[in-house]
Amino acid sequence: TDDQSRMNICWKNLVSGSSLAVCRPGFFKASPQSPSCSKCPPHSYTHEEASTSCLCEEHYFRRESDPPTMACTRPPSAPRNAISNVNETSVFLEWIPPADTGGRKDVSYYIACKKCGSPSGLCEACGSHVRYLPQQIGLKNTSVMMVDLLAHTNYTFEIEAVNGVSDQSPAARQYVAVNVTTNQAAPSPISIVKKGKIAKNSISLSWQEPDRPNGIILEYEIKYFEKDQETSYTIIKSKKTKITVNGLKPASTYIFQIRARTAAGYGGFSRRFEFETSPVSVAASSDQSQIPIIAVSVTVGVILLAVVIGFLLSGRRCGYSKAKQDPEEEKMHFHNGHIKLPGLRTYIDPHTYEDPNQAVHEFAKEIEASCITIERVIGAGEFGEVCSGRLKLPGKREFPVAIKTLKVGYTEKQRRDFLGEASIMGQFDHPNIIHLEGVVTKSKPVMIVTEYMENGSLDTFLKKNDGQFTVIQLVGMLRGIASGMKYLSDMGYVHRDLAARNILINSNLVCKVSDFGLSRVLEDDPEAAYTTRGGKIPIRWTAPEAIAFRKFTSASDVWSYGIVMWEVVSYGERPYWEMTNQDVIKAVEEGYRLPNPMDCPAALYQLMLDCWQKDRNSRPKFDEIVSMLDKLIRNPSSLKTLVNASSRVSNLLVEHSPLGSGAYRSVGEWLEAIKMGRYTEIFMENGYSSMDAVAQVTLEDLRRLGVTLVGHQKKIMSSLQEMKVQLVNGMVPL
Ligand code: ACK
Repeated sequence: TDDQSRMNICWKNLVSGSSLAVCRPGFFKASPQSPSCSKCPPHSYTHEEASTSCLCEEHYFRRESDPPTMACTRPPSAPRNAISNVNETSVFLEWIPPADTGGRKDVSYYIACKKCGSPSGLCEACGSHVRYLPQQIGLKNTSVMMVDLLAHTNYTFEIEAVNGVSDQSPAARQYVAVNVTTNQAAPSPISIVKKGKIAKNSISLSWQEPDRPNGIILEYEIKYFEKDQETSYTIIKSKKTKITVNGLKPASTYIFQIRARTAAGYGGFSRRFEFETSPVSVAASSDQSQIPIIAVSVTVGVILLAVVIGFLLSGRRCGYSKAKQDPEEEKMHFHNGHIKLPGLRTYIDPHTYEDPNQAVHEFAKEIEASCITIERVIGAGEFGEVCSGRLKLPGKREFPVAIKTLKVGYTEKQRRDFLGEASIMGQFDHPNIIHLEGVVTKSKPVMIVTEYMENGSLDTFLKKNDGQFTVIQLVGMLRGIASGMKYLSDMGYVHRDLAARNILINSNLVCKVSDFGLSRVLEDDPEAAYTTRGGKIPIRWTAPEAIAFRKFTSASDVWSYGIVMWEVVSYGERPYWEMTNQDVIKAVEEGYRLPNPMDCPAALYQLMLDCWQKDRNSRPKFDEIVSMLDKLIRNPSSLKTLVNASSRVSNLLVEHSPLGSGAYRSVGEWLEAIKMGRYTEIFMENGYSSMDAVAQVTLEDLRRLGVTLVGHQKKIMSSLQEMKVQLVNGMVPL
């Protein structure tokens, strides 16, 4: 044992490099009190004897706070796979951590923002108006949202990974760059409103353009009411940034709010500004002092009458009349909300026009056929081919467009129905609604020209890119659709055929609602089936009350939106799979609902179930859906909780008969039928040898069995779900 302990000491000395007190090169002793020398940590060295620390190799560094026993480290490599999601003037970026963290745990991210595409071709810093959520520097998570960007602007975002030694490295920054173009956004609120001349019956106001007009301001809307009388307010429109409001009561306080409108719609109202009219002069007789009050009441009365008469006569103004106050101003009065809410324009049904040609020309620009170059056919519509091409308008740059054509030999009704879509689309102006460029009606073929959406219809696009997007990207798509639908419902337009096949998606993954029409909307949809009452309805997408008694409302559009959510999260899966329409109607009526798609965040599935409430008044409104999705996007960790799919599958199977009694006699037969026969052996070896056992399979089990391809996981899980649906003739009971 003496020999043994001598050998141990000898071995220790060899390892620590200490010969008594002095460390050899390659070893160090941080303090003289240390009993032994330590080997230089990785990426450091000493060439001297008796070193108290080691030096870092080239390109490696040590922070002052790093202990001398810690390895030298280097800056991280660039973040990877950065993706962007643009929503109006907000951009959401997401990436995955760098492949090389430089040997440190303190990696964080920094976002550099550059505005590019100025005529000089140079990029410039974005400026301080851009806000970063949660922050620009020191980001710990791998995502960030930039808001308050400028509309229609090219930005480059550089995402740089940094760690505790990045500031010591003279090497070039390692970053990944993402180029995006923002969309049109509504103007920001007006912040400054000043009072000018004040008289007993009038107040003059002036204000400044909003800080971020995000486009050309078409007009301002001034809303005012007597303090504490908010239910009776007046709206005046003005193209200038000043106005004199007449017809006010003397010595009374009025509240004013102003907002701007651009092609993207209205911005938010300014805060409330309170101004008081001056008192009646002492000389005025009491009779005289009554005049303005009567005058106001009369004005309101006359205008209300005009509203009603105008509405009855024309049937077009839908709830408001224009009473010219000034060539530049329009005035509208509202009382107790009985007349249409202020602000948004209302959709005008082209049917109300006796001459449909007039409707088209009111809402759509006529384009000369010579401005259009047709390049290729991209699909078939009910009325003729759909092509892609280019549009070159005088004084503008050429840009890509989609062109719907009306086939030769059409009837007058077909032409009217075809152009009906343009009359509807032309009334909308929103970043999530397909934009109409114009129509060709003066030459043949008759055409409808719209913006071009590079990725085509959403259902096909998702099927082609199964499993390729992050949850945030999917939620971004859904947010866009909800925002477009909010706009439509605010306009009083009910879509009736909202489905992923009727959403188009562009190269920035911006989704836009399309396929507008009159009665023909549903004629043209291959999904629409005739009901017993003779209507044609896309059953799987339609709310029960709309199927049963044709109650189509924005609330029934919300139901369809829930189905679109399900389609999106399941990458274009067919709702209710191959169940027949009759079975779908029955199951839904009995309270069954579609089960959660694979890997579906619980918050999204809950929102789907909310959209599928039987009572249409209990469904969320589109503005609530938009806010909810915004919240989820701002707080991505809220999307991490997934629905526990396995518990649901087994619950249903406990309640109902086992799968084995279904179509397949063996696991092998089933897997062969769904072209997954390659997994038969693995299933059998792991105890899934009967259909009853297979019924218990969860996604985690599949992963454990080595089914790692998302497409295969999906195929197997969907098949299980489908069998389950056939068995229970329904889905998830509410
Ligand atoms: O899935 P898709 O490629 O996208 O096939 C259909 C086809 O035309 C028939 O509707 C495509 N399509 C329709 N409108 C547009 C558009 N504005 N931009 C690009 N593709 C479009 C649609």
